[in-house]
Amino acid sequence: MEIKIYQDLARAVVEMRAVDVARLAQQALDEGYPPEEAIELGLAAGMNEVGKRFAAQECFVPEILVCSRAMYAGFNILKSKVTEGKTAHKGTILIGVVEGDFHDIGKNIVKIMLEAAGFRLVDLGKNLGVAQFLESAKHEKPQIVALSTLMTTTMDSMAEITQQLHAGFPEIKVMVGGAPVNWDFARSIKADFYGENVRLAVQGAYQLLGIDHES
Ligand code: B12
Repeated sequence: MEIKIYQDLARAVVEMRAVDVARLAQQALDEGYPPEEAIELGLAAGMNEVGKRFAAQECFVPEILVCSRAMYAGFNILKSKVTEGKTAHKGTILIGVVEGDFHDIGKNIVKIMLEAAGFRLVDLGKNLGVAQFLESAKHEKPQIVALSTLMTTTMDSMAEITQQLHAGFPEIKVMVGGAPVNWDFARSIKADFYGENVRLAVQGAYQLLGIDHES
């Protein structure tokens, strides 16, 4: 279903209109649209369109940075509403972007949606190596580690982190995602789950912990 306010949000991200993105995000909340949907179908959809334009060389890194800033102008308004009143109780998830990669928009969106689904999220940030994941796994005792990468050049880093986590913490499930990743790659590195988008990330977390979706 195409909803106008989500389309407007996506277009404002693509057109780098941060003030409009913020205004539309607030309007979506005021009019009772679910913030999760506004993030996924508005803001993330806008960034995906930016990605397509970048691939087609219709825009370049400086423009992408401005689009990202516009995206965050809306994200910062919507995200507090997504997690409002949520008490984490379903489990702990460690999330981070693997070494060599600084793209963190997708990771930040996945994080908020997992929090909204009732998990406690420990966000390690970006450009993280094996040692940082192992150290945090030891202290935070997560049930799941969620790894994100947007670059083909950092997929080896994802494989290495997954392997070391499994070796050191066999009880922890590893979930992977990001544009260059797919199920074949996930299986090849023995990750426990691959999610193409936020919806699947949430589904995956439930599935890995054997939790009924409605509980
Ligand atoms: C935005 C962007 C940037 C921004 C990043 C801002 C930021 N803070 O993240 C800036 C401008 C800084 C940037 C820089 C660079 N970028 Co860039 N960038 C992009 C772009 C256009 C969009 C990425 C994005 O935000 N998408 C929107 C979000 C919502 O989608 P997403 O990240 O895929 O996340 C979704 C899913 O994948 C999934 N998901 C994500 N993580 C996880 C994790 C789990 C566990 C699960 C289950 C699911 C999941 O759920 C998310 C929500 O639905 C992509 C193009 C593309 N097609 O992806 C290029 C792209 C990723 N960049 C690329 C490159 C090359 C670079 C640079 C090296 C460019 C340069 N020459 O300087 C640099 C440096 C990067 C580095 N070392 O990290 C290439 C990578 C090519 C490759 N080898 O794979 C791409 C693919 C562009 C291209 N076609 O060439 N970039």
